Amino acid sequence: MIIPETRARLRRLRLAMLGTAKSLLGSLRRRVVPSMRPSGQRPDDVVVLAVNTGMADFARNLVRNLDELGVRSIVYGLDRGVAERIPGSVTHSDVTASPGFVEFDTADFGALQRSKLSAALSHLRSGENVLFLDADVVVKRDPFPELRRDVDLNIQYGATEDLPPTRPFHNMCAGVWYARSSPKTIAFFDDAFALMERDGVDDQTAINRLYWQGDHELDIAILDPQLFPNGHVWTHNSLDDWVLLHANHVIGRAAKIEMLETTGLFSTDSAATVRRSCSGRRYR
Ligand SMILES: [Mn+2]
Repeated sequence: MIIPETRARLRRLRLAMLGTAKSLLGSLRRRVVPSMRPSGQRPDDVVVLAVNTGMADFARNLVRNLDELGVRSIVYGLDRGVAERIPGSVTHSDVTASPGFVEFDTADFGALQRSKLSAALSHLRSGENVLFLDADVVVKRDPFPELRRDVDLNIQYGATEDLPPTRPFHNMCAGVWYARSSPKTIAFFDDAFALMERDGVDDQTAINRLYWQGDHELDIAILDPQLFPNGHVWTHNSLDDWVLLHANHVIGRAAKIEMLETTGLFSTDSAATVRRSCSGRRYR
């Protein structure tokens, strides 16, 4: 006769083995199934992610999305904890940020935004075109064929009005953009960085303010909001044929996870890890 305690232990063991087998199968499948088509990414295009530990789980998921599409990305780890949370992916570690989840509009948020921008700038300066992606993004298909290469900057629509115009708008989102490397774009982002330091504003405020001040003549294309929806556009429309979703306009990790999970592209093992690390703390 098996006593209940032993039975419970056996059950836990069986579940643990099942979990291991599932995750092994998952990683095998990810390695075996190559991307069907080559990506539109060119040799001088880099995808830049800059994350701290608070967003490492999101970034790990995003890197996996990109890998599956054959898109190469570079992850900047902004604190010491990131590298071990995204095994094999963090190629640059620059310890500048605090490790926790950084709430929007806090002092730490400003420092984090500057670190992100300086990572992107270093690539623009070395002649590479930068597709910058926030970590709270999932990618469904190759973004490169949708980017305009005849303008200086492609940038995500950041506002909350439904189905907005696709011309430059007062609210451009600094979380998703593609800049061609040129003296013009380098000068623009250099000035944005200086403005962030001087006035303590975030990258989004700096970019929008600079553009509307008119000191820089930059050709800007707003990414089609139905293809590159922000969190608001996503919530207020039912989109089928989209490329990339940015879970902004929702605050806190749990809300972002909830939004990204609706796409089926935010893997449940990442979600479970993020949830675990949230437990016991309050997030808005
Ligand atoms: Mn974001």
